[in-house]
Amino acid sequence: MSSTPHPPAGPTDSAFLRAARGEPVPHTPVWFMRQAGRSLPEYLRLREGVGMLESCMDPALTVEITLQPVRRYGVDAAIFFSDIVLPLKAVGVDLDIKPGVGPVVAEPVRTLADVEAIPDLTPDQVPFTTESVRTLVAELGATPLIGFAGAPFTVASYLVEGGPSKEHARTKAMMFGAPDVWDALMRKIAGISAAYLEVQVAAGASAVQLFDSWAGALTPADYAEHVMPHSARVLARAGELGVPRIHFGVGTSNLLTLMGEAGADVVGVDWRTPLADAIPRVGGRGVQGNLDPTLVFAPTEVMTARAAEVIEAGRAARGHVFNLGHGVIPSTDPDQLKRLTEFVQSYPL
Ligand code: 1CP
Repeated sequence: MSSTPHPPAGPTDSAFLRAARGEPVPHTPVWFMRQAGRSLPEYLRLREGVGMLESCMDPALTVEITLQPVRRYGVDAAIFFSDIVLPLKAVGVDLDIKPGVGPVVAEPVRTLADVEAIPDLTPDQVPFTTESVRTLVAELGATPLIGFAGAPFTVASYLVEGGPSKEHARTKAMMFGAPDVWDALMRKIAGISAAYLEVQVAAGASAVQLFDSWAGALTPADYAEHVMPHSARVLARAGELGVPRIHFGVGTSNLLTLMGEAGADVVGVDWRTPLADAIPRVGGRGVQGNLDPTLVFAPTEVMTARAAEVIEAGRAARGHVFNLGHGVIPSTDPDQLKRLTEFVQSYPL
């Protein structure tokens, strides 16, 4: 036995980080948006009687919930268990995450004074995040941890509407009608999201994902003028940390080029756009996605046949990270996700 033990293998050479950097991979890496929380029985048991935000601020719970899908599925990356509105809560915005609803903000943001009343985020406001990420990185060993934040437009939608919205009408009314308030709000959120990503990377997260889930509500011209520069600032700050950046939105078929230009290493693609169409649009960047999340309810051989098509299409990209086209649907059978993970990881490249 050697007296100088080798340090445990880190995630640097993992299939996930290799694909995100555009390097050759031993297999197509796979993880699932919303893999942590929602569908696992062991998660539902842990969360009994514990509020969503409470569980995000409790390192023991956060660590356990983040690890559950890694243990069960053997996915190639963990996603940090938190929420895009958690940093707002941490700086003092009065909000809650209501079961079956989502984030609800007590006093929606409408004026410049409302924006100016929101403090910036400093690391000492999220000590539980630093502690959770550090513990997770140690526990995960060679499996990378993805840190994340909400992009300015998507987070603004919750702040301005006061809760979940389909049309984002008040948000877009501010964008079109009160450009000074909008600019201040976008800058405020960009600073908070960038700071939250910095905390996670400083504590050991090895990649980040910026969720602009609702950007698909915008035309390319409005996205380019009113949103992209702010997301680009968040991504530029994350880029300075030297970790790969994934930039994801839903219904963003006509925004994929701009989302790549905003500063992504990998562009997330929802299931509506075939990867073969998406890859030329992202301009030499990697892609992530994009199996329709409802295909897990199909017979296994139908699901895996469609997964094979996604993998085959992904070969044309600079790098491909397999994922669903949006989050895991809560009623998903975990055994089916396990079969999907094994299928993707054993698919010959
Ligand atoms: O595996 C994981 O994804 C766990 C970590 C995680 C992430 C990355 C959670 C936990 N939320 C998010 C991101 C998030 N939160 C996004 C972007 C990703 C996406 O498009 O799904 C968005 C839009 C939110 C906002 C949010 N939080 C919603 C959506 C509401 C709407 O507008 O339709 C909801 C329902 C939540 C609550 C939430 N966040 C996370 C969980 C596990 C839950 C449900 C918990 C509960 O209600 O008890």
